[in-house]
Amino acid sequence: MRSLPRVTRHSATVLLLAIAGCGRGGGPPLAERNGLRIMSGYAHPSAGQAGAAYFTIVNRGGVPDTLSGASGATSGSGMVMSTSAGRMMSMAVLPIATGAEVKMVPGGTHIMFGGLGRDWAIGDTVHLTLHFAHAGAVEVTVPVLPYGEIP
Ligand SMILES: [Cu+2]
Repeated sequence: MRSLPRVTRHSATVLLLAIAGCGRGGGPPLAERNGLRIMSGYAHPSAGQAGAAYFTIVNRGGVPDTLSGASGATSGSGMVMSTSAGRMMSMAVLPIATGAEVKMVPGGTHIMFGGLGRDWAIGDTVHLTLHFAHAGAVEVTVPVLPYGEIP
């Protein structure tokens, strides 16, 4: 029971999927491919072999793209999920329209991993591969930050 609240906490608030025309400009991209910029990625500590990761994805290219999920050597496969009224729901894909900035946040859209090979602890870094329909596999390394902390 001890780890259960951690899993539910990130899904406890309402869906926040922000789409805007311009970025915050906070730091260099973690990766860039085909005009897709992967910004401000992070994960929160895992609980019960489950973990969630968050990214802001900006599409400066001329082609709409979709994120179908993620994978990692120690994290298995991750699926895109949204949260609404406190419940997580799987999304087949996350659309990244041309010119859009799609921001994942705790309690909103996120990438959910189950069956982690090792715990994600604060201070760790996690290597993940994001899978896009057009941009293909994009590798990123993200920090594990405490709950409530956002880069
Ligand atoms: Cu989740």
